[in-house]
Amino acid sequence: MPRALITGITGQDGLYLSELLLAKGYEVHGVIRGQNNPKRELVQQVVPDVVLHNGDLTDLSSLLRAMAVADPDEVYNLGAVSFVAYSWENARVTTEVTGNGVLNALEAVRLHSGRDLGRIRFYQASSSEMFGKVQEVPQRETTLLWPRSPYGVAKVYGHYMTINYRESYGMHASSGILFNHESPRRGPEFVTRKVSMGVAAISLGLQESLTMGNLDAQRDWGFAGDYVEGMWRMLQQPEGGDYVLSTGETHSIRELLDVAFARVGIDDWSGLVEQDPRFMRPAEVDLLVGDASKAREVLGWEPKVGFRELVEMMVDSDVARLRDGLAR
Ligand code: NDP
Ligand code: GDR
Repeated sequence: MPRALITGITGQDGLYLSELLLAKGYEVHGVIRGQNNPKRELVQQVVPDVVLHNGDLTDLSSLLRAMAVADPDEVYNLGAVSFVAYSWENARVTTEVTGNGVLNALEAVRLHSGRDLGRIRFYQASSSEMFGKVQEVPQRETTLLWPRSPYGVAKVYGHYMTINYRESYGMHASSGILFNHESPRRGPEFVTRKVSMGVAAISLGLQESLTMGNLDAQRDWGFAGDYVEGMWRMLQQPEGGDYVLSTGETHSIRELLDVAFARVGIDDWSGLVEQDPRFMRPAEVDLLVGDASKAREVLGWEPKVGFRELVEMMVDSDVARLRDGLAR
């Protein structure tokens, strides 16, 4: 039975990846931080077979302890401070977790591997935010990086550190440059979920309006369930590598609002959405759209869920959740 260790187990991707690996017959271990993490219960409910280890990406010895017990064949480093807007206010913490945390994860793998440095396969959750002020459209593995936030800068560090460990030690280390991926499990701070929750609440008369930031930014949004499959495929290759995962389509926040409101029968949302500078960023990433040709050709990976289906899935899920709550 292959064994996997996942950091960021309580996050959106951690849950989807756990489900995927368990279905494939893996023994799955997860690193969870904090003495009383409020999401522990959620993990135990969704994926009860996952073995949890206390640990933190800023604490190398805690990662080594988890490695010693799990003795994994594959390590997926999904843990991060992942909210871009927060990263300006907490740049140092973001650097420590999202940046230096990758070094700790790589070191834990290297030290635990002993002499056989190719034994454990490593996945790093890199991001399209590394492209920032984009130097090429669409963006691919070779596009020049130009991050626009402390989060983006920290991810660039983690990306190059992963490549460096591959080149220095011959480790099987891969970097997945993933474009935005969403789901009903997406954190409420991110724009798609903020919109799906807000639209659901407005449609049920529980909320009057939605307060947003920049409506003109464009993103390449896919479904998280499709993207974790791509992560796994990267680690099944004979060698580590860098791969973009994206849909190749881009949509603005306005289009997101169009589809979400239309799903609950509202065609004109202009009076229901306000803009507030509080939600604008010091530097914006205006346009992201990825070219996933390499993943398609080498990994045989393709996203299955399109933009409209994704947004409708999220709105439907939030409407059902709120209705359930009202019925109780
Ligand atoms: P989430 O924000 O949902 O999850 C982040 C996870 O990191 C949580 O489990 C969180 O734990 C954990 N974490 C935070 N700080 C630490 C720490 N100090 N030590 C250990 N774990 C920590 O992110 P996603 O699931 O959406 O994303 C997974 C990864 O992929 C992240 O690295 C993200 O930056 C990256 N990524 C995501 C994309 C997306 O569109 N979703 C696109 C590209 C990259 P806790 O619950 O305790 O806070
Ligand atoms: P992003 O995701 O920054 O792309 O990072 P987010 O959903 O936070 O923002 C997307 C775009 O929407 C605009 N926006 C708003 N965003 C939020 N959160 N709230 C608002 O009210 C709002 N109004 C407009 C933003 O300005 C931005 O342009 C996500 C994270 O998952 C990262 O961890 C990951 O690396 C990248 O995706 C790829």
